[in-house]
Amino acid sequence: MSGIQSVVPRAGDALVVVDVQNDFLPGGALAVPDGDAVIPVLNAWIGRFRAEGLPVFATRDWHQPDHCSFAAQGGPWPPHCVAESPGAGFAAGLALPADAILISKATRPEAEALSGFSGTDLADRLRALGVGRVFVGGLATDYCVRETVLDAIAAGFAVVVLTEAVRAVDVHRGDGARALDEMRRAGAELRPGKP
Ligand code: VGL
Ligand code: ZN
Repeated sequence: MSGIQSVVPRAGDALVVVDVQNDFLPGGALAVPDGDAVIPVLNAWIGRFRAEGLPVFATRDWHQPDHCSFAAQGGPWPPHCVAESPGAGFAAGLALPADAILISKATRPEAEALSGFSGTDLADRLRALGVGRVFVGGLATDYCVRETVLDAIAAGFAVVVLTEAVRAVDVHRGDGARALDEMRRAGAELRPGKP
């Protein structure tokens, strides 16, 4: 780490919390190892964004029971995050503010959407609030966080990835580390630590 101060939120920034849902936590249908470790870190960032009067977004995977990504339909995953089910709920310990902007994705059975930008109005909502840079944390590093970050960059947003607030599935060893490297090479800033 350099001696300069780490990046901190300022006007024009938003926090995007990706898929911190029960099914992605230990014990859930598609558990991310150590996934619950992101919760206290994200809560600290949420507190910081709120204190600065900056917007907080939360994406959620929100599938129909016959979603194409589920094994019964030939997809790679067990059923998870079925809309309105307990597994699709946000983690109980996640301190989302009452005015957090919720973005539901992958709501159509025939379309997978790992990115929070895919088939949603996330980009429009961010621009409407004058957001030019997003801080991203959540689950999982090698799937929905990666896709969301790469899409944010493609849509013209600057991106800060909160590396202490993400965890990987690591289906293949090193997937999470490779995903972080890919995001960095695409232009994202990797930001360790807490606010
Ligand atoms: C996710 C796999 C399938 C994620 C969602 O949120 O990372 N991964 N659906
Ligand atoms: Zn999913």
